[in-house]
Amino acid sequence: GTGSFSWGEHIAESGDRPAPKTCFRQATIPPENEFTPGMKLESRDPRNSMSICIATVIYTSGSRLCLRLDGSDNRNDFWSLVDSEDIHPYGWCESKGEQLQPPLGFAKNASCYPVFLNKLLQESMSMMAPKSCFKPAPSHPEKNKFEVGMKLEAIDRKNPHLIGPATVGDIDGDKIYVQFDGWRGAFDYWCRYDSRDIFYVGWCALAGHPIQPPGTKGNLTHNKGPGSTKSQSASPNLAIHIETQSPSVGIPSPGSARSTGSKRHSPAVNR
Ligand code: MLZ
Repeated sequence: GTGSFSWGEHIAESGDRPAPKTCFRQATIPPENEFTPGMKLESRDPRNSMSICIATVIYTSGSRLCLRLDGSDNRNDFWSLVDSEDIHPYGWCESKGEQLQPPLGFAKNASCYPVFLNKLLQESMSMMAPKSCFKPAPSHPEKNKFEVGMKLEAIDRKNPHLIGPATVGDIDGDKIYVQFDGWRGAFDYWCRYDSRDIFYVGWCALAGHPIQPPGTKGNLTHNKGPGSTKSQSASPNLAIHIETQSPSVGIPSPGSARSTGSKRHSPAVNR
């Protein structure tokens, strides 16, 4: 669930306004997640963007998927949206005249990959995610319409399973500076205005994805004092984090399943 954090109070406190939906490269209504853990698909390798690999859905949360490239280890799992341009149904690669590639960090010698792939395909045809799971990517806003001070929800790139409340701290051409509320800069980053890592206020609630409450380290943009720490150590409200984040974040324990109460989607954590 979304825990105790409420944007209403947060916005009222800070006096800032949410960035309009039209600023974002996101669907107006978060796309339905019809994937289930164990399904397989074709995905771009995030560490080697020229490669398309076979990936397995590890778990789902809101409109997001946690993916693992087959033949890779479990230390490079990554997240994707169900309407990402980087994921495709099995067969897409071949239809483009391309070949499936071993993931970066393929456990065995690359020369073993064709045999590995053949076996994988033989065993997993029934697990291939149906085409209907893949949603069309949203269109790009025509330009950067963000303004400093606007509120948004953003993926924490250091902890990419987390999405938290943030504020546009700066603008530079096509880029915006994402500042996480209450974390004194430790997780902030620049991204393009049409990044898929940023969402309008209310997206998590609509998508059935947990939202991390703001940190307690200072008051967002208004507190960039000289002592701003880069520390990521456990914060005083760690207990709140654990309590308010669904188990989709944290460590997935095999066999544990829990519904998040999302009405539109199957349980956010299907594992
Ligand atoms: N365990 C970390 C999570 C911080 C996440 C911040 N997201 C903007 C901590 O408590 O420091």
